[in-house]
Amino acid sequence: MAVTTAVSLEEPKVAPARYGAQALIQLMVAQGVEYIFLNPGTDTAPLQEAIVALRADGQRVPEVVPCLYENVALAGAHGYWQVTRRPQVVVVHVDVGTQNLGGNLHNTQRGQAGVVILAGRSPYTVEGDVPGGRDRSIQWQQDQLDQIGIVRNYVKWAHELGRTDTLYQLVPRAFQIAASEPAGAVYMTVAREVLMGPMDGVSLEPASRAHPAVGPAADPAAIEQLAEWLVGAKAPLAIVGQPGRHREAVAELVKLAELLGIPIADTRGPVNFPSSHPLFLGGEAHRELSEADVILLLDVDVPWIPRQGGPSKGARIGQIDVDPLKTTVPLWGFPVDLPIQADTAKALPQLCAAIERLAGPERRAAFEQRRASVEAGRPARDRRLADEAEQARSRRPIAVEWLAAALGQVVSDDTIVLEEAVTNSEVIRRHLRRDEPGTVLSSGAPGLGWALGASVGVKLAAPQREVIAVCGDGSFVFGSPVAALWAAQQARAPFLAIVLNNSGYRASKNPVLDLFPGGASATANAFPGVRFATPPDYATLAQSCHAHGERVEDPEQLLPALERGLSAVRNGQAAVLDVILEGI
Ligand SMILES: Cc1ncc(C[n+]2csc(CCOP(=O)(O)OP(=O)(O)O)c2C)c(N)n1
Ligand SMILES: [Mg+2]
Repeated sequence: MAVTTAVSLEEPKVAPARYGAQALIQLMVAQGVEYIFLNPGTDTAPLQEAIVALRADGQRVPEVVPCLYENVALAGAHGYWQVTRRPQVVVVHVDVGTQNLGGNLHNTQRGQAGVVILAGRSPYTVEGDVPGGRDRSIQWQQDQLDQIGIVRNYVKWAHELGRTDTLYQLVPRAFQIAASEPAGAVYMTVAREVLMGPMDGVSLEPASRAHPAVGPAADPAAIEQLAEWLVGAKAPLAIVGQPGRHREAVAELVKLAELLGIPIADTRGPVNFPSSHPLFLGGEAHRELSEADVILLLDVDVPWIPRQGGPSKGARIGQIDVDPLKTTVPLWGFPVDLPIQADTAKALPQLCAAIERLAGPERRAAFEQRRASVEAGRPARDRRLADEAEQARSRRPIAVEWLAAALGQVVSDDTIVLEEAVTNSEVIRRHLRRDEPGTVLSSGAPGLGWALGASVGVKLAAPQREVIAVCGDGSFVFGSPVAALWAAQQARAPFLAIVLNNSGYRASKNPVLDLFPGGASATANAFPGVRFATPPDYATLAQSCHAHGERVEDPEQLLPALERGLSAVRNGQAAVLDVILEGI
């Protein structure tokens, strides 16, 4: 696997920074930052000035993506990370801007997204003798006892940049920590006095030495043990979460699966395994889970939900995970007999090699037989899916099965689909074939409002690829569409958003029915807070943000509308299709 290195400060030549904010920008460039997702305030002024001044001096500076809401900024950096695995910078205004990062901060944690967040903080000084000192009443109000405390639970590392002469260590360190696995967000605060502090003679030198830590391969003895279990297994099963975040892991998992004839159950993260591969079970593996004698967990947070069923008591469970203990999750008690901490992309070839060594001709014949028998189930499953889509094709209101199948017809192999479809996620994933690594992405976590902003970041990272966000109507609104569509336009990062409009929060209605079957809500058909009785017109909203917007109600119009949306995107305009489904 390629080891990413920071860009050397020596190339291109940079003039010495004059003040702290210039040094910060130069250090970011040295770390490979191409974009700053910015929502500015009174305390970020020196950064804004530094970008303009450095550019005027002919120096390289990151592009600014203006974000009208901070959760969009953070999602943008998250999406960019998912494509490049290079942390970008999010700049927000003091405590209030930090709070608006909202649920997307949670998503960086659980989705393991490396991003660097920089927040202003109230100036330290009040008398007017230090440049940058307080000059507005809000700077007393925004001064908090513990601004970092707002994010501490969610970030890997946080620090106040209190001096100009340690920036050269702290800024590269921030990037190094964010990008090292398990990747995540880091957070820094900085006051105007530091941003304006003179840099005369202060060094920026060691920036090129802060590389992300190289991830571990697996312990050979542990791999040998796991291989023995798998070689002897009668009904093995692999359950995968996000090994596909490293694209090279996908091909390694295919090799393992084909060697062993082991089916792959997937929990709807990135592409971990090609969905058209006959060993791919998707999320429907309840029977396989209950019958498995050896289970392999690969970078998965929640392998099953105990009250819906689980493995047999005697099943042996091995785990390969960069974070096997999940120490940031208080209650995590899934049984694991052999937890192995490793980078899955490195451990899978080790595991394959050990299995090849251990398995004699008899076992290999058994592997092949098993592979044939698992694969034999695939054509019938494919036929069922095709029937399901065909029957859904003319249903009114539009059925999600048909939407998913239609989407499958318009995407190309390398289109990147961002999926935030909530209760429709399973159907979308079932019908939408994605085989190329990196061609489906999810936030990896339940903080809604990720897909729109993330699409902007994904498009910036992959400008030649088509980018499609598929989200619930609730998720669309959580994604701050005005801010996200406008950022897309400003940054020339157009994407297509498909709104699965079921007039509300089905995910917030279902639990009422589950917990109170036949209860008062069910009887009265009353579900406070979940139905959008008079939903906004998302197509008009899109148009007001310079995007193409269409409302689609006729199933026959779905394909042409998708084509029109994609054509708008090809012409540089973001597009929103408001697809009207059955209301909840
Ligand atoms: C930021 C945030 N707020 C609230 C929730 C709780 N929540 C989970 S699913 C959901 C409804 C999502 O609605 P929609 O996107 O329309 O999908 P649907 O449930 O209709 O499929 C809500 C409000 C959440 N996960 N994240
Ligand atoms: Mg909905």
